[in-house]
Amino acid sequence: NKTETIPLPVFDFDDYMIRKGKQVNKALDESVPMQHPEKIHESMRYSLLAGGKRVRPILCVAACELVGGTEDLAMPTACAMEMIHTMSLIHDDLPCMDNDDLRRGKPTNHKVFGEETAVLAGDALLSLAFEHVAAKTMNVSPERLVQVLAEMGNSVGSQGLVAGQIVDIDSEGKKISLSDLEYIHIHKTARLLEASVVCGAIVGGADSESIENVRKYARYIGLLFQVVDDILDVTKSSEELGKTAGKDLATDKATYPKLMGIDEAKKFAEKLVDQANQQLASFDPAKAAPLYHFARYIASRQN
Ligand code: GRG
Repeated sequence: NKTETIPLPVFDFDDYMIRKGKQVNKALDESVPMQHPEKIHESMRYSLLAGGKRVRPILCVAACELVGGTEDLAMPTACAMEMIHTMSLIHDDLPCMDNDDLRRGKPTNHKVFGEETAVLAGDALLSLAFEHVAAKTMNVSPERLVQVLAEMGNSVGSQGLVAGQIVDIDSEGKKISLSDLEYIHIHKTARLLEASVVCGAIVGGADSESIENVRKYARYIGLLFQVVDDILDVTKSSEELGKTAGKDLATDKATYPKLMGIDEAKKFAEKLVDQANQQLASFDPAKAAPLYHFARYIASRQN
């Protein structure tokens, strides 16, 4: 089995995720205090603290610790990544985009607070992400902070999330190629995961070679994340078959299983885990353990 070519160091990954997740949740709670005007802060907190796996902030902290930094150095940047992610979910759920009623098992932001407030809550979270990094990061050089802010900006804007979203919207109902599908996923999903890891490494004091290694690692797990999402769509749909027609089969959306078949998609996912973990070869294996396990975790996630 090709996936066992890289032995994983002994490491309790579930415990790691729980511990880091708690620290991230505490820091997120403190990052948006309830204050005047209450409605906007309530709306921001509603989505930011609504649960979620905290994959991006935990990856950011893990990358910082990988290169010898501490959790404290990375926490403001880690929170900023979750703020950006939450903003993108709030806006993605709006009636003018995906028009979704539920997110993370709860009514979407606009369903609770109205569309005007949901748009503004997204704007405020995006703006706060940059302010939070600039104002709250301690013991990191101004040069490194500027690098982080540039990476963050690029990951959200017209070369990042926004690029993926607009190409996705434009391809609706059309037949798209595998390379178009990859473009969408690299920008909508992988780019923010990449920025999370890269920014964590920058604040942690990484040299440019290490930054590029973790960037490549993140690109592979970003694509992996989406391939797994598509596979889950099919497996979930077939479990529900009988009740409703398979969700994925019922839409025009291009997915990896549709374009290459479910077995090939699963093989592709395994290959991406290997390729991701190969990028970590130059790091101390004990320090790289969380990131090794992260790739596995993303490949085997069930939701
Ligand atoms: C308004 C500047 C601006 C940008 C928004 C709407 C948009 C542009 C982009 C959409 C981005 C989007 C919704 C990408 C999908 C991301 C994705 C894979 C979400 C699921 O992430 P998980 O599984 O979710 O980490 P949890 O809930 O666990 O955090």
